[in-house]
Amino acid sequence: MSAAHCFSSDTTSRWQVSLGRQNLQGNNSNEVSTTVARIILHPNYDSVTNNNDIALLRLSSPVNFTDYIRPVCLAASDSVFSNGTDSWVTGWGAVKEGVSLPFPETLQEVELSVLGNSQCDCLNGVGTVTDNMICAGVLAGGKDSCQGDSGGPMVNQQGSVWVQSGIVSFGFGCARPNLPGVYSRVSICQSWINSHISSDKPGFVQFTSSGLDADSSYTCPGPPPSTTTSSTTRPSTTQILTSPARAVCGNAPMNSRALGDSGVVPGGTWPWMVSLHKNGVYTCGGTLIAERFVLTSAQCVSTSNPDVSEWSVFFGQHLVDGSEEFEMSLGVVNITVSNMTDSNIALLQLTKPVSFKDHIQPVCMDVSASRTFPVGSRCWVAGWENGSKSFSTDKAGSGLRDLETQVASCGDLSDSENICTYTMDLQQGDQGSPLLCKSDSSWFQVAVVTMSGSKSVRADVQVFAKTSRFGSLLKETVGDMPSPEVAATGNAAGFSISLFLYFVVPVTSVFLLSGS
Ligand code: 4AZ
Repeated sequence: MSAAHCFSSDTTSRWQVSLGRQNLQGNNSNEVSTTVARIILHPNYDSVTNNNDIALLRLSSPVNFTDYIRPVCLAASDSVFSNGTDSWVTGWGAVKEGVSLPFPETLQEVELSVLGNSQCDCLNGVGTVTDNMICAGVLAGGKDSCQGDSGGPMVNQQGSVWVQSGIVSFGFGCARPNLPGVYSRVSICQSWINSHISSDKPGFVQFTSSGLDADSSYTCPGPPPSTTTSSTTRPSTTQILTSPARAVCGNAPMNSRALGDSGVVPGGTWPWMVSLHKNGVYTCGGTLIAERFVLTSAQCVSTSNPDVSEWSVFFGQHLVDGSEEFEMSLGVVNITVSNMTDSNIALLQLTKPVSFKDHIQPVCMDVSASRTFPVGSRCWVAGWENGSKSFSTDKAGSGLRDLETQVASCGDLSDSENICTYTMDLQQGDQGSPLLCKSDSSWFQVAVVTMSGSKSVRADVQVFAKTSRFGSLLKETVGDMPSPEVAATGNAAGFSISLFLYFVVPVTSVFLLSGS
C-alpha cells in the first residue's frame, strides 16, 4: 500500500519494491526485492485536493515473512482515532524542509499525536482536510513527516498489534508550528482494498481510542490563517508612476488567497494576469512585469517573426465575478523572444504604458537571482486552463483559475537554473501563465509555464526554468523594472525527523507537462 500521488501512471515497469531494508545505502542483509505486477490507483484520487491519496501495488511474486519482513494490520472501517492518539510514522524522507536524510540513509521514526479533523482543517485552511484524511503532528512544531516520506505508514499500537491508520500524503512544509501533516485515512478504504485482493486479504483490525473526542465539537477560532496579505493588513497601494520614482511590484491588495485555496479566483486576486489574444482568439496567459511590458512563454508566439498587429493584451480580468469582463486592452509594438536551449520566454512591448490600480499591478521579477524559494514554500499557478473554450460565448465557469503547489527539491538539477514544485494539473491554456511565489511581502514570478517536454526529478515533481535565467535579457529589453517593497520578515524552520517511501524510486524518469 502506498500513496497515489507517488505514481504518475499505473505503468509498473520501472518500479521495484524493497522489503526488510534498513538503510537506503550499502548492503542490507535482510533485504528482499521484487518487481511490481500491478499498480492500482484509487479511482477517486484527486491530485488537486489530495483526496483518496492511496494506491495498491501487487507484487510480482509473494514474499516470505521473516523477522524483518511482516505485514502490518490495517485499521478496519469502524476504527476510531481520537484527538491525541499516540502514533508513529516511519520513512526515509527529508530530515527537515529541503534537507535530505544523510548517509547511509537509515530508516527514521517519529512519534506524533492524532489531531482531530476539524482542528486540522482549521489549521491547514478550511476545506483542505476531508473525511478520507487523518492528521497527526505536534502543534508546537518540530516533529513531522516530510518530503520523501510519502506513501509510508502511520501506525498505532493496540495491545501487541500494530495497526496502520494513515499513509503519508501531504502537508504545508514540514514540522512547522500549527501545521500538522495530513495522511490518507486507511480505515475509510477497507472495502476498496478488499475489493482488489481476492486471497490473502490484509488483516483489518478495529482500532478504538479511549477518552472523549474533543474534535467533534471543534469550531475554527477566528478567521482562517492566511498566507497572503489582504487589504485589512496593508493599506491599498495604488502606485503613481512619476519618474524618477520606481513603481512597486508584487503587491496584490485585493488578494485574499489563503492556504489551500485553488480554483476559480475572484477578480483582482492576481492583478498582473493578462490574457493574450491572437487575431481575437485567446492564446495564452501572460503577466504584466512593467508599465510597458508583458511576459509570456516563447511557445505562445511560436513563429520566429511574429506579427505584432495580430496580438492584443487584456488587463484587469474578471472584475465582475462570474463573467469575463476586462478593464481594457492594448496592442503590441514589439515582441522579443529569448534564445536559450530549453525553455524560452517572450516579452511583449505594449503600445502605451499601463496605469497601475489595485487590480492592475506588475509582478516582481528576480532578475539578479538573489531570492530563494525554499522547499515547502507555497506557490500558485494562475491561468485559463482550456483557454479558447473559456472565451466562447458560454460564460459559465470560464474564469481565471489558480492551482496551489509547494516548492519541492530539484534533486540533482541545478537549483539556480530551475524551480521544482509538486505536480499540478496544468492544461494547454495555462501556457505563458506564471508560477507565483511570495518572498518577504512581495509576489515574484519565479517561472513561466511552458508545455515543452521537461526534465524530471521524481514522478510527482515538475521542473520549471527559473525566470531569473533570463535576467540579462529582461534588463536589456525592459530596462528599469518595478522593485519590491522593502520588508524584513523572518522564516521559522523546525526540525523534523526524516522518513521516505518504501520503494527504491527510479531517480530520473521522463516527465512531460500535460499538453492535452
Ligand atoms: C512530501 O512532500 C510531504 N509534513 C509529506 C508529508 C508532509 C509534507 C510533505 C507533511 O512528501
